[in-house]
Amino acid sequence: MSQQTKQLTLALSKGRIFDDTLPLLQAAGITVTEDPETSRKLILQTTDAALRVIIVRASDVPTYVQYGAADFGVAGKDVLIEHGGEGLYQPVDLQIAKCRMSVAVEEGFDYASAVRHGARLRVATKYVEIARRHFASKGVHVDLIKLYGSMELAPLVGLSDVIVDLVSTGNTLRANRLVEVEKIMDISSRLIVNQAAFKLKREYLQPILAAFEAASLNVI
Ligand code: PRT
Ligand code: MG
Repeated sequence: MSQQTKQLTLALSKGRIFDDTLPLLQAAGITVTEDPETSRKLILQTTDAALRVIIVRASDVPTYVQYGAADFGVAGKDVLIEHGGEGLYQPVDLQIAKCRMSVAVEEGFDYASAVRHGARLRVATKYVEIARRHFASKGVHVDLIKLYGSMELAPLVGLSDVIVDLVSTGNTLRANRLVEVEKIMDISSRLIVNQAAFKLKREYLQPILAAFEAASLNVI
């Protein structure tokens, strides 16, 4: 936990989560006074002297919050499932950074019969926990191949039969002649709070959490 009980640290990732969280902070009367894209700083001050923002990798947000290096943060449901959610409260679905987790294959690949015939399916993904649970629930045997990026390439070069990836507009899949064949789940980002901070810093966190929750209800 941050040493001072009056100081709050919010963990965000650069890009869509930072951008979509700014209006929520605004609703709490808070403005971030530096732009992470141009300043390169990893600790950003805000107009609220008691609140600072730290910029970390999207998949590292739950880890910073779990260990109390940040009191709260914003992370995608995808990231939270892969992390496991240990040590975290997840009080609010903020309804931001929305997309879906899907199975995609190369154009012409017969997914339905591949699944039906009970052969092992080779699945390339960054989201191994989500993929593992999904195919287990369907009774499909899979070989999971963990990747860290550019999953779209895997079926095109024979690394895997299918990929499990996030889809928003579908443009990335189309550009690579891939087809979405099954939606696994809808994804949005949640507010996450360190469990100890939730109790010890309640007085300071509560107004911000309430403003975030009210603002996210307006987004739906
Ligand atoms: O980029 P980095 O490796 O640091 O981490 P990250 O990709 O996890 O972070 P970031 O900032 O890209 O995404 C943060 C969160 O935003 C994710 O955890 C999701 O919950 C959410 N989100 C919403 C998305 C998308 N939409 C999205 N479209 N995350 C990634 N994408 C990617 C997707 O992986 C694919 O490569 O965009 C591509 C598909 O987009 P379309 O529009 O072409 O379909
Ligand atoms: Mg990304």
